[in-house]
Amino acid sequence: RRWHSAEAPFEHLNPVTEQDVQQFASILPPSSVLSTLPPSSTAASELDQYNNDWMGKYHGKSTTVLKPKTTQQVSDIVKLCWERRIGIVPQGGNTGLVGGSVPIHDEVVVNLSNMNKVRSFDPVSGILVADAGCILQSLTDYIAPHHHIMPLDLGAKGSCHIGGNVATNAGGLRLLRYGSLHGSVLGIEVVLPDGTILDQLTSLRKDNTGYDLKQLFIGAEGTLGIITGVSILTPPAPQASNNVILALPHFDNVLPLYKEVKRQLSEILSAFEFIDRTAYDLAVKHGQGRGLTEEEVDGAQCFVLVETSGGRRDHDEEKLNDLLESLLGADQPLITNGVLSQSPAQFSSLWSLREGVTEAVSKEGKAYKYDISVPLSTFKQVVDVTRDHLRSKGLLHDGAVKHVIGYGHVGDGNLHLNVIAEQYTDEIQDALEPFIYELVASHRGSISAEHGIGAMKTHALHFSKSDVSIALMKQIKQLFDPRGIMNPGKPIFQDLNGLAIK
Ligand code: FAD
Ligand code: 2HG
Ligand code: ZN
Repeated sequence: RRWHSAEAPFEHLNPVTEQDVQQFASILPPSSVLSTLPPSSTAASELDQYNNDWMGKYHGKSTTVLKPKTTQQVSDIVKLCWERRIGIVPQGGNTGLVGGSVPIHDEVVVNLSNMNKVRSFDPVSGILVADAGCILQSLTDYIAPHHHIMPLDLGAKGSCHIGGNVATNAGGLRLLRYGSLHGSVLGIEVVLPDGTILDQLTSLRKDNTGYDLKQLFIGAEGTLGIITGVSILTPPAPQASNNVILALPHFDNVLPLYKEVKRQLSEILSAFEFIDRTAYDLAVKHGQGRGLTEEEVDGAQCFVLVETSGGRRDHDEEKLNDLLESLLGADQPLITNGVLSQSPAQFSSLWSLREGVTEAVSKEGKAYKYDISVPLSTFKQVVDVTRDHLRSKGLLHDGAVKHVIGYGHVGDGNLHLNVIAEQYTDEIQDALEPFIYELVASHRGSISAEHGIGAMKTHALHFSKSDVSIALMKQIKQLFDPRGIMNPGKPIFQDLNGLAIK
């Protein structure tokens, strides 16, 4: 039997009691203990923002949210939870899209937003050491005067934390250029499930001294410990950045276009992002960026946003102009149009058309999000097959599913398949799963390219991971967290036989 997260075994965990709240209050100042239990007196509605996820799809029932300011406070809280066998959900900006950041039942939420200090920045090496609760955008702003940028960028940058980014191994819009966090994170500080502080906050570029333990926590989704500090390599800001949005008559042109763009732009190419027509129309409809004119989008089936980042503006602009000229002047053009940004405002506006799709989708309805890696050539097919499947089930109509869209990071082979419905319903859910997971598995793809497993896909892990891999993951979880308190039920089910509290 494969468990759904909501049915995951929780008998080994205790609920928070009034005595526990008293203990928490002896570790943290009163303003950092939000609880509906005495001696605290927080209104239940004040906990809503911590109990419910960004999409309004996952709902926890925690009575208590703790907001520590220091690593020592995190350690003291965790130690207490370890002794009392209380489940913990580490929480950053709560922008996760797989239900990993909110409780399944009544686990304590440890929210890191009060841990928001930069610890150090070395403008020579570009190494930044920061508390885990620093918001990504604030780190970008902090290092900007030193002409450095964060190696990652994503639509949630105004709310997500660097700790949450590391815990989810977030990908985003710069992965094509700067690679994944497995490469740029140099060190981390973590509070382990028994409260021990693991200090691996080195800022060394090279360190081959046995197992690279930090890698285990990158993408562990808060199941092995709470990340309290991050050391990360930030690249120098490019001297010049440009972007262009290209309108394509057919999806079939995306691959040849990607090949051609790579060939012509080579080292200055920094993003190659895909939006299908419906995703584009939704972004425009919901005010995400300034759309192109009717003529400019006429006949376009999809769009690609290309960004360049290089060392010399005139050189980069010349290359981009040459690219556009050659694409439009070809005998059988791959594009119908291309609009080059002419100002910083237009540069941001073109980006908004792509990074604003998630926001637009949330305004349009309730989204079922499938964040998959499949061969690039199948991106459109996967979206079409899913839409046809929903139609064949009689679910593609007003009142049920409104749109099926595809967008994402072509350069990384990562498609975001979003099914937008009026409401979340069991009928739609059952039509989509395991259908989509089987489809992904048939392409030997990944059921989660960048958002993680969370509470959403725990039961589906086997579509992307072998039994041997899952068994090893369980052993690792068991080694770090034998009491099963850290983000329980996600993203693997622990064998907790004999741990049930009588
Ligand atoms: P949360 O949502 O709070 O938590 C996410 C997971 O990490 C949970 O399992 C939580 O328990 C764990 N966690 C959080 N903080 C810690 C910590 N300090 N220690 C241990 N565990 C922790 N994701 C991408 O990969 N690429 C994108 O391009 C992208 N774009 C997005 C755009 C929008 C508009 C939105 C809403 C989301 C997007 N996401 C994207 C998903 C999400 O923003 C990322 O996964 C982000 O990294 C989560 O950070 P957070 O601080 O909000 O973490
Ligand atoms: C993006 O690339 C994010 O915009 C979010 O990863 C994708 O909302 C989504 O499905
Ligand atoms: Zn993405």
